Amino acid sequence: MRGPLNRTNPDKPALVAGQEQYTYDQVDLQVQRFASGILAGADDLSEERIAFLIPASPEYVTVMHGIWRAGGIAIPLNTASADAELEHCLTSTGVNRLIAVEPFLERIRPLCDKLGVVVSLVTDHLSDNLQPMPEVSADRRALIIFTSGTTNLPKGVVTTHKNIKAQITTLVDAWAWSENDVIPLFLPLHHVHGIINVLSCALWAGATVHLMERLDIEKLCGEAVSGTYNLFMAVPTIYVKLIDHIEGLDAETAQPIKAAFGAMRLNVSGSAACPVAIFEAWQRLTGQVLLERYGMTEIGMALSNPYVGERRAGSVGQPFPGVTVQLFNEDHQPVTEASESGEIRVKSDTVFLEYWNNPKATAESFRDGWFCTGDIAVIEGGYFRIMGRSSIDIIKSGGYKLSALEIEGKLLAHPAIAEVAVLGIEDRTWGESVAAVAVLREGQTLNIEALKTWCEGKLSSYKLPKTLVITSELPRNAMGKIVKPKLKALF
Ligand code: MCA
Ligand code: AMP
Repeated sequence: MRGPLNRTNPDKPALVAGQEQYTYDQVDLQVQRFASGILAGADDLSEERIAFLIPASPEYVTVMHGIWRAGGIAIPLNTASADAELEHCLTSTGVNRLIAVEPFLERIRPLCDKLGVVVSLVTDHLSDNLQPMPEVSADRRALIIFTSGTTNLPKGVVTTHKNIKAQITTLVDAWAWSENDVIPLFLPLHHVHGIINVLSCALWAGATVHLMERLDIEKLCGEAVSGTYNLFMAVPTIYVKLIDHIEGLDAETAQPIKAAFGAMRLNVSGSAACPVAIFEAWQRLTGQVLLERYGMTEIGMALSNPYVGERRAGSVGQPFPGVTVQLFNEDHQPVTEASESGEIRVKSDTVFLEYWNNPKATAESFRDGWFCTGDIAVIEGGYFRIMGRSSIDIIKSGGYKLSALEIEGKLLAHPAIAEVAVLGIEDRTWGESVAAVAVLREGQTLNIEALKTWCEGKLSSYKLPKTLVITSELPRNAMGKIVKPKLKALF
């Protein structure tokens, strides 16, 4: 079986980072060196879980592919996570070894020392003594990605080599990836969007990836004007930021940027709903008709507007070939009436294996072999349109899925807070933005800045409430449960 790294054009640039370029041959050699070093004489890592804390860089690819080649399970961690979150990732997966680059290694060392996790640098494992690699069967576990949900702690989503291959090839075929493609990568590399849709598809197809450690709109636009990229994938928030940036420029500066995006072969939006106004603004500015698609950490990509054919604003298109999608009503019956909405359920080789060490959550997420996404959709004229989610406790902010319960759990530990409800409120830039409604203890005061400061080290900054409302009482139903839809009216 071929590996996920293309080997047909060994001298072609696979990765570009700053002024440096790395050919497929160079990347492959580093992967072999790392895999040999991490095996350290063993035949096979035998699904050892190895975590790594590395930003978008050639080292990231070396470690991810090296672990895969040596038969381990790769656990890419979020470089922006707070220590408490990293601790959960490490302890819930029973990690013994963590690989990092500076300065992240020094940052995480105290936590790893506390947990008894051995930390090392990528360079510690680059062996010149290349050893034979194990035969890793397709059904073995390859990757764990943490995702928030309706529980207060993120769950580890386990995908196999077969799942990953299916996720990649589905997109490579549907969106006509080729070795001529050049794409910027500025999305975080602890989620499917960055890992699979951009990085892995590119490396599978023999394309070139320009790595950016973080989103830099001006640099991105400058490179676009130079004609560097022909392919672009982002979350709706990034299109909003690009639109605002371009509209803020004088006509002479804006024109070549608009033309550059317009000249690309494809611009994709996903990870959250792309508002029709943004779809239209992008088309008006650049001439590009955005291709919106729908996916989830557990299933990779499931629905997409066509590469060739009509792309509809506000719609996520149709199932990818090989992905079976069915809407189910509240009685768990397939929806048969056109215009009737239902929960999206999926069957496909792209669907994950399990939540790590959580058979209960795994079993609850499937019904009769279908993975139940919790997203509600309707089919209009053959195109799926996402209507919302079955849980109000999931918030999508800037493409990140956040658990209201996780944030509430942390905020409740604040000494001034007696009760709190967290919810997502509509926001032009973030899609949804995190808001907290709190009841304070007797004689206490609290404002949003003080709350944010207190949260440092406990929650990633993108999970922090952007708005805090203090109230005397939270609305509850007869069961004592907070009625969040009522709270939305406060905003
Ligand atoms: C940053 N901030 C945010 C977010 N990102 N606040 C709310 N939601 C966010 N998503 C806050 C920071 O905490 C900081 O606050 C301030 O904004 C500036 O941070 P900075 O990092 O400079 O912002 P940015 O670079 O403009 O980041 C925005 C971003 C980023 C590029 C849109 O959020 C991002 O990369 N999102 C994509 C996430 C993603 O890939 N999701 C895919 C998962 P302060 O100033 O107060 O400190 S979904 C998935 O994989 C499925 C399968 C799918 O369908 O794709
Ligand atoms: P995650 O679990 O972080 O992978 O996020 C997956 C969730 O993002 C899905 O369950 C949807 O709720 C949402 N999502 C992804 N793509 C879209 C889209 N194009 N439109 C609406 N929601 C989306």
